[in-house]
Amino acid sequence: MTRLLIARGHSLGGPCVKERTFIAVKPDGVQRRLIGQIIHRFERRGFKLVGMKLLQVSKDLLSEHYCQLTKKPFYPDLVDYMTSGPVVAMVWEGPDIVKTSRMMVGHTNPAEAHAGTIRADFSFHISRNVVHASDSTEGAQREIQLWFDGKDLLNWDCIDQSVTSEL
Ligand code: IDP
Ligand code: MG
Repeated sequence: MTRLLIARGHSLGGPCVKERTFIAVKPDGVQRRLIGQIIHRFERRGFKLVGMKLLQVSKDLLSEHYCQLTKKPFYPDLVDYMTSGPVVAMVWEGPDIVKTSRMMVGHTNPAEAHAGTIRADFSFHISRNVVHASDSTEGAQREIQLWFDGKDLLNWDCIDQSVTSEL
């Protein structure tokens, strides 16, 4: 069983929750050799990597992952895109990471994403937006369980943990 809420603390900004979220470098990001730059965004923010794998996604996994989108007109193209090559699937951990990582990733449509977000910096079209991030804590829990065995997620102490947050 994946633990989502790992610890709670309080800061001047209000309560903060240490969470896990699911991040994936999509096939266009892998083909364009952006894996390192995307991982770097999360590392330099101070988040902790707890699981990672490179895989060819099956249509079955994808249809579960995007179960809310199967009726959308773009869904067949989305399946072709997401199964066109390898994906890097990751689980990252940190305070309020679900919300923060969505801000780091940016708007679904890169043309509307703010400069400095991953999608704005590396892409320009909604059909090839380089990266996935879970959109809610419930979604993160569902996606982590879908993509990873609990045993493949590591609980480990990062040496700067007490410097970067009070959790
Ligand atoms: P999100 O990735 O920002 O959470 P969702 O609405 O969950 O956005 O859509 C999932 C993915 O489906 C998007 O990241 C994008 O790859 C694709 N997608 C969404 N809307 C469109 C569209 O209008 N045209 C083509 N692809 C789309
Ligand atoms: Mg989504």
